[in-house]
Amino acid sequence: MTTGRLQRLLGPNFGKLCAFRKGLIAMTIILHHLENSRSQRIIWLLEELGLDYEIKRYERDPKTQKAPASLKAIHPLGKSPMIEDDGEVIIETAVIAEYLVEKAGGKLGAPADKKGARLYNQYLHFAEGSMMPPLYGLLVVGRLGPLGWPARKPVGQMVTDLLVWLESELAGRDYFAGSQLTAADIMMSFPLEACQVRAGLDERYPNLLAWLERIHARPQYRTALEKGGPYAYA
Ligand SMILES: N[C@@H](CCC(=O)N[C@@H](CS)C(=O)NCC(=O)O)C(=O)O
Repeated sequence: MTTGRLQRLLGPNFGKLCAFRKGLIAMTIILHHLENSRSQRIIWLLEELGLDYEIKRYERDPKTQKAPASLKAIHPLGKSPMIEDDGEVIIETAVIAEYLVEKAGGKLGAPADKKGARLYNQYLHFAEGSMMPPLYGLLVVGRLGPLGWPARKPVGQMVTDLLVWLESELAGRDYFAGSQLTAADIMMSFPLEACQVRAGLDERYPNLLAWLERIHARPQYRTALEKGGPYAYA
């Protein structure tokens, strides 16, 4: 049926239908997801939270591994993840995570106790703020070939120091902010998965490996993997 015919048929109710439809469309979160990236965490979080969402997938340039220019049409930085919701574009994984947790009424948010709440905040930001810089450093050093050799050991040591500390952190609890999974664990998943694949997270770190097994066994994690497409870290 054409729009004009529908408009004639519904008369004054046509406007109400349009507003209702607009509301429905605005309710769906759009995730701009770059394959094989830290954006995978947001799919997992959305699955855990049970929010309504749609994924727009982008492929990396096979040569440079960069995101396609089309991501820049959404936000000038062209980085993933980004979400669109209620007419707004939101960037930065941890900010997106906090936004979604709030939208879901606090599910997977900070634990009620003071220490849990502090740990939650700490790990929500530790993932991008402390883990990713040396991991990215290792990647760059690797790509430099012989030129990067002098930096390999010191940068590698930075990652090892983080892993040793994180291993001790999980000595007395199952998750980063306490006994339950929170969005902070979801944030920590990408850097620790990357460490397992290419930065020495092995049997020397049994608590971290047990944590990885625990999160990978979750049905929501598995569904997110199916929906996200290529992901080389799980
Ligand atoms: N700290 C930002 C980092 C965003 C970021 O660098 N995303 C990567 C995905 S792993 C990206 O889009 N890279 C593609 C490119 O730089 O072209 C966040 O957590 O959202």
